[in-house]
Amino acid sequence: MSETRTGRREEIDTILDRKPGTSETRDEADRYTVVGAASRETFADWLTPIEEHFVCHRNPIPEGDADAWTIDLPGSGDGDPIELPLSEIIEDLPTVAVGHTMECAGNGRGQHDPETGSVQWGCEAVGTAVWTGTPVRSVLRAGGLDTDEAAGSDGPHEGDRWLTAIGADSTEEETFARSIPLSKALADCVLAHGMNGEALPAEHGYPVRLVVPGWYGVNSVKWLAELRVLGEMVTEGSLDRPGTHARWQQDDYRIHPEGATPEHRGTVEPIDTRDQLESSAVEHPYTFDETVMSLIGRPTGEEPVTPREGGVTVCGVAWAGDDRVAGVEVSTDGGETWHDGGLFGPEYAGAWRLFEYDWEPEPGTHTLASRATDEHGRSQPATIGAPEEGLDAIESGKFPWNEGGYAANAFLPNAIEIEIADDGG
Ligand SMILES: Nc1nc2c(c(=O)[nH]1)N[C@H]1C(S)=C(S)[C@@H](COP(=O)(O)O)O[C@H]1N2
Ligand SMILES: [Mo]
Repeated sequence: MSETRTGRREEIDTILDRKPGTSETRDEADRYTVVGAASRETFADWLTPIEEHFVCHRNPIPEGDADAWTIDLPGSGDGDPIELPLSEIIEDLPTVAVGHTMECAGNGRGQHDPETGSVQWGCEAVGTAVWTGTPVRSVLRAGGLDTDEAAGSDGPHEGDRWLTAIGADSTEEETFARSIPLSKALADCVLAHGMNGEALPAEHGYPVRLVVPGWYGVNSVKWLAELRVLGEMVTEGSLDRPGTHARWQQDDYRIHPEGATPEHRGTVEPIDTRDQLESSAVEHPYTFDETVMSLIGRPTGEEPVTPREGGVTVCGVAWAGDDRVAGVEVSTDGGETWHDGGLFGPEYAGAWRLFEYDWEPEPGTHTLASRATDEHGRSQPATIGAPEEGLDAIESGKFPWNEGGYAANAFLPNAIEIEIADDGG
């Protein structure tokens, strides 16, 4: 746990210089390059400017040049392995834009009590950008895959294969590899080379990254070097590469109680993260799609608020991975009573929505909280359980404390204390 990473400090300082809307988050092991949104106000806007968007990765940013970059497609179809130049991908294949709410699977880790180690995110590891790029579908088709046949029915299906994406930050010791169901990759994933209308910044994956709309950040592999279609997700020894292959898919980013060692699996059913948590079929759930969550962006609680004509508009964002947000409620008394908030703004599958609630407060101190519900009727729990409760905490309506601190979506830890000033009227 004490192994630190050289170059981490310089990388963080360079990013903080370029991104004044972010601030550093404590990484207990000094390993990750991590910055998060500096202010709650980031969550009062639909589009997160690059300068406020969080960053998270573990190895140094690899050097890359868009003109010389290629993507390896070994055995993606029936044909021979090929190497596609990025310049050809950009010029010859269609360009699309997707709205995606990138949330680190460890967002909310710092709200686990006791602490779980690693990066102590509060709620700052989330943001929404418009990513421009090439559909994965078009790239795999160019690589020889019969995409019409592979897409099958809508959504994950029987006989679904897995797409493994590998980052150029892989080392001799360890490959950065993540697998997603092929059906998801073909449905809406892109190889992004632009972010909010600008060239992709180095820290976000320049020259090209995978974007998996509505899924936890770790699935969106930065500095993408290779795509492989296999029958199973990546397991130890499944790639012809040096070092370990499966750490990022099989050992880390799994939701498990203290002391458990997750078993490596080739496939899972169900795929949905929350369904995995609630089913007995998957012992230590994988962090795939983001679970339902919301954050208030304004008022921030950073200073007292004077109501305008007696009212204060509470504004925030709500998301549910690649599921739809059905509604958001706002509480002004720490979760005792709730009021419906109105959803508005852009509606992209995989991106958050804005909400507003018009509040007529009394002077004094209040605790504001928000609670979102997804299209399947699943709502945010109030709190995170205790380690002894294990994953069973979910049955008593709490989010389960888990050793990696993943996928937390409790609403009370994100509540805001706000002082309403007497408007003198
Ligand atoms: N190649 C590579 N891709 C990666 C990572 C990494 O360390 N290496 N970190 C992942 C994690 S944990 C997250 S949360 C997202 C963060 O994306 P961002 O830095 O663009 O916000 O990138 C993911 N993609
Ligand atoms: Mo992450």
